[in-house]
Amino acid sequence: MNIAEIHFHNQLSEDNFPTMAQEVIAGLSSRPKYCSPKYLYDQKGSELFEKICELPEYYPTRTEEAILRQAMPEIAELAGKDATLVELGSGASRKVRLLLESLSVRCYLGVDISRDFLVSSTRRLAADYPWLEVHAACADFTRGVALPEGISPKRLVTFFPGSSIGNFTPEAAERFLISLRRCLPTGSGLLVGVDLLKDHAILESAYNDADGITAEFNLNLLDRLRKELGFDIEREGFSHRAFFNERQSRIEMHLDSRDFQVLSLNTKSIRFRKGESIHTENSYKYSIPGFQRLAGRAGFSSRRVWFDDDGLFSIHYLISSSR
Ligand code: AVJ
Repeated sequence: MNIAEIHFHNQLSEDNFPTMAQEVIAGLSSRPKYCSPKYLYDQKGSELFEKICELPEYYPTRTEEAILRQAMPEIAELAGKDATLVELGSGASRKVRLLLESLSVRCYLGVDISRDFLVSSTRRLAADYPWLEVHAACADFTRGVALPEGISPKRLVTFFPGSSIGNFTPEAAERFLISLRRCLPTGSGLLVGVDLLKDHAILESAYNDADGITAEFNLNLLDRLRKELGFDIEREGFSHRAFFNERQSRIEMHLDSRDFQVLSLNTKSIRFRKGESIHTENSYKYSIPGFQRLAGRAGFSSRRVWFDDDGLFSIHYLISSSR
């Protein structure tokens, strides 16, 4: 057995920020009701997401991987030698293996909110790449990014794959990129995967797969609220719904209440009309120039962009500018 060493950094502090319970209750007490998509990723949710990535309808993962493979020589050239690679939302850390194998990376930092999942996948990386210094930071990067101690900010390349940036509204994505740029030295690279606007039927089927895995992934949130927060909430009371909102250029994922119901948590009660939903995720879709403009407003300039022949997905190499 190979016991691989990783450097673990816990950045999920709860002192200054609302806890999950407070944040969830605030969302469910709003109109319309919502819950942040980051809560979809407990251990079970992270595993279900890995299954989604394999689905025939879910084109982003395999398309992004194919683009990465093709672009790798150019990416290696842009990243230069001895880079430190930071991966945001590292999940199973599968795609980053392509980068680790082609780039000359000395140090890797995986950042993810799902602690056990993060630890087991970064341990596997450390075992498979014994020459690599592996760090894992359990963090909610939607609140900002901070480099843990021991990570040299020299020659940083940040990898933000999967179009996770699409979970932010464009305004929040811009703020997020600004906060990221502030913790990077000028000239740092950002390799970011961005899902493209396309035929609505293709988009909608990617979030409504025939096997119902995406529905499971969405409904798993309710199990989590019951088990971790003590809500008297049952997944049987809700159904999965996902559709493309053309005006906003985003896929929306909801959990629709099948009936009138009142949920309670301690002294709080939350009422649902029949058909009323909890909005659980947005997944924004961009055009290439649209995303470049957004990144530009946040102080990142485009160096290179790659996309597949069908125009499904794009990968951008951006450089942080000094302003
Ligand atoms: C991980 C946010 C990129 O929006 O496509 C997949 C999550 N949700 N199926 C996406 C997701 C439903 C995914 N991201």
